[in-house]
Order: sequence, then structure tokens, then C-alpha cells
Amino acid sequence: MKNKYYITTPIYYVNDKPHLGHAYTSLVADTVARFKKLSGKKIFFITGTDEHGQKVQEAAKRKNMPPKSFVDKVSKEFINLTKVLKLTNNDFIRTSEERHKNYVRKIWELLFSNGDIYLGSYKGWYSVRDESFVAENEITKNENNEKLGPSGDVLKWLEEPSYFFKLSKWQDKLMEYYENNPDFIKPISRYNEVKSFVRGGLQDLSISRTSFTWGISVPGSSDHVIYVWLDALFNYISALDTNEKFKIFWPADAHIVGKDILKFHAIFWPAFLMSANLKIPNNIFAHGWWTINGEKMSKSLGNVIDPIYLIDKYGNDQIRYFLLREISFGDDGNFSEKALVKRLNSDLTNDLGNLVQRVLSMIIKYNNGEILQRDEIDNEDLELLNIVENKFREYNSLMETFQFSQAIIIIWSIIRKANAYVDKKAPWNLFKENKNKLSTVLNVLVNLIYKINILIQPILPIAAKKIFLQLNVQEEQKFSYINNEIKVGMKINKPEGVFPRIIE
Ligand code: ME8
Repeated sequence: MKNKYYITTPIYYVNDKPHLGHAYTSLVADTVARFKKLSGKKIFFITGTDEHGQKVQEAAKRKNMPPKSFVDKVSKEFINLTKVLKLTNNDFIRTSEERHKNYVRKIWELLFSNGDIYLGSYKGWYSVRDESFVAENEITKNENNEKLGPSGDVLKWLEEPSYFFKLSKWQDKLMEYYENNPDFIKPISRYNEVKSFVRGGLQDLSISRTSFTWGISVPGSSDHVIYVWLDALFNYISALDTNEKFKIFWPADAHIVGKDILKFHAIFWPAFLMSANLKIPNNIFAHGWWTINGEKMSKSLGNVIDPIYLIDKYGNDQIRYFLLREISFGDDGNFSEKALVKRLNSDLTNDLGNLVQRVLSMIIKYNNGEILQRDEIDNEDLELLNIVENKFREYNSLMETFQFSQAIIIIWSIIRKANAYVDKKAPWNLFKENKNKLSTVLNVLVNLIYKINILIQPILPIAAKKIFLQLNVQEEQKFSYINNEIKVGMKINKPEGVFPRIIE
């Protein structure tokens, strides 16, 4: 299907409840899903939870719970977060579901029969925090001379029988794929990083474990469980596989992930897919980290922020806006509530909220809510009438390339122009001096708000709906409507403030 668009978030570990980092990736994926839908695409968007592995088993043990009851409980919190965030995901996949486990066993058998799996034994260091085997050159030491992994946890020595995937065999094919598909990994700095890693040589990958049991057992070898990353990555296909209608969505158009898990997505994943003779996703975008005082926000560092607390306090659109606007997608950024409040008051309350509130109030006050025609058009009116269409191409290409902050800057440059136009034209004076001009100015402004609101839909979906309702038009307006206008003679509804000021 030509018009389809399949987008995913990582599936999150259920060793602990969700934090703002998880909410961020999910909100970004939701923004893209909404943007693509408004551009006319048929969307499939999934998120979910990664429920197997040593890290989750150990977390369950710490809570004195059987792993299954533990993952059932924690995954509910992630499902709840999708509701609080008002995500438009079509499905939520859990790796403990039968549909997923059956699919992964099928894949194991396929890779095995293709000659890419062999039995050996693994000896080496393992990071439970990252669920990753760690090479000697990635190891550092702490003051007690203990070995640390890339995420700073104390490594465990593993020595156990293990099945291996012939990753080394796929090195050349991977390099060839990267060369032929320069857009596969974004941003470009990450693409170069992955290429130089693979060029440095790939070792075969241990893909089963025997020292714990919480996972999908290896077909025909039930003392082994399948390595959690081989299990987890295939969620992107198992989520489609049980429904013929959804199978056509593969390959994914975009996997949105944090840079911490790029290696798994950009190296292991395409190698597994090549081995299984499946198509490779079009794009992997690895974004940066939200930090707190310069340190990555993470469950294990204990410096996490609860997204539900923030949304209760400030609102859903507000948090979404801040996360998308505050950092360039791809970069790291420091989170602070002070910066959040400052940005919300300045951008949402003073700029957008104020524009909508004062223009709609004037239409009610001066024209009894009716949209009147424009008949005295000057160059300033014309400029504003055309500004959104003129900027649309730029906005669209920024959104297409996941430059959300830059796309928002374009919209806000229009909003600020609109506010400056209100101040300059001073409708409150025109009301006394020139009623014709007043109608023209208010007509220009209401159409401008309508068009601005079309652009903000993926970024501020709830507010955009409210504003369309105040304009008395349908609550969703596709991008192809960008040249439409609010009909003369129509009446708007009474405005209600969309972004109340936050007391600092
Ligand atoms: O890695 N800033 O799950 P996970 C921004 N189960 N994003 C952050 C973040 C931060 N400080 N902290 C977390 C896993 N994230 C695997 C994935 S996929 C087949 C398996 C986001 O619970 C970011 O997207 O550790 C990161 O990649 C993901 O959460 C890691 O979530």
C-alpha cells in the first residue's frame, strides 16, 4: 500500500513505572502519526512493553512477586500513560502475549533453519541494566575496581552455554545496506557512528541464556530462554502478524528510539531481518536524552520525573508543546519546571492564547460573532492572508524531517506577526472610525487563526480542537484545507481561554 505509514516507539521495560523520558518518545511518535494522518496517510502506530529478561525478573524478585503478576501490574501503568498522553496508537503490544511469543519462536526456527544460529558457550561481561553483552573496550572501572558497563552499572561475569547468531556473517551486507540507504539512520551523526562501529568488525551475538528463566524458551531447547533483545525487536512485526489487514504495514516507516538503544536497532535488527528474509525498516531516528542537572534521567539513577504529575499540574498539550519545542529533536536537553513555566506563559498564554482570545472576543463584541467580508484590503492585510500558505512548504518539510522545534518556530513567527498586526490595526479604534476596515481586519485575523490552527494540530491536538470548535468548524482539518477560508456570514462561538496563565 503506497499511502501507508507505520511508526513505532520502543517497547519499554516494565522493571519500573514510566517516566518523562518514555513519555517523550511516545509523544514524538504520536506527533508524527497525527502529522502524517493530516497529510492524508493511512497510519499504523504502535507502542508497548518489553516484559522478559533478567532485569525484569530481578525487579519482580525485589518486589516479592511472580514475574507474570509483576509485569501485568507494571504494564498497566504504561497502558494508562498512553491514555493520559492521549496517544493515537492503534495497538499496544506486550511481549508476554501469546501472539508475540509464537511469532518469536517462528522466527527462531527460521533463523536456525537458515543456518544463522549455532550452539556454543558464552564467556564474558554482561550489563543487566542494558540487557547487553559488553565488549572489553566498553568497560570502565569504579573506585572499588569493579567493572562498569556503558550505563554505569556493575557488570556480571557470565559463563554459560549459549546459542549464537552469526552476526559476523552479515557485516558486509550491513555495510552495503548503510551505503545504499543513507537515510536509514538519523541524525547523520548517528549514521556515521553506526557505520564506523560495524566497519570495526562484528562478533557473533549470544542470543540465549540459561542462568534465569523469565523469557521465551528456545524451541527444542527448553533450558535456554531467548535473549531479550531478539525477543523484543520482533514486536514491531508480531504486532501486525495476527491480522491480515495489518501485515501490509511492514516494513516500518519509522522507528523512534533513544540513542541508548541505537546499536540494537541499527545493527542487530537489520541483521536479524536479513537473515529472516524480511524487509528492513525505512528509517530509525535516535533522539537525545532529557537530563536533570546534566545527568540522564533514568530509573536506575533515581532522578526521574513523573509525566502524570506534570500533566495533572500543567495539562497535556502544555507538556507536549514544551518537550517538542524546547530541544532540537536529536539533541540532549535539560529539564526544569522553571523553564517549562516560562515557556508556557510566553508561547502559549501570551502569544497563541492571547491572539485567539482577543480576536474572537472582538468579533463577538463588534460584529455580534459574525464573519463579515473584506472589502478594503491593503498590503499588510494581503501579506497576512497569504502568510500561512507561503510558509506551509517550509513547515511541512521541517515536520517531514522531524525538526519539530524548528517547525514550531515557523508557526510562532506567524503568530507574533498576527499579534503585531492586531496592535497596529487597532480594531478598537476602527470600531469608531471605519467599520468597513474593521470587518476586513477581523476577517483577515479569523482566517489567519484558522490556518495557524491547521498547522498546530499535531503539536497541540487538544487545544486545536477547542479552537476549531470556537471557530465553529469541524474539529479536524486536513492540511489540504490550508487554502480554505471561514465562510462570510458564519457565526463563531463564544471564546474561552485555552491557555490560562501559570502563576510562577
Ligand atoms: O530500552 N530521555 O526500554 P527502556 C529521553 N525495552 N528518552 C528516554 C530517556 C531520557 N532520559 N530515558 C528513556 C528499552 N527514554 C527496551 C527497548 S525496543 C525493541 C526495546 C526513552 O524502558 C528512549 O526512547 O529502557 C529510550 O530509548 C527508551 O525510553 C528506553 O526505554
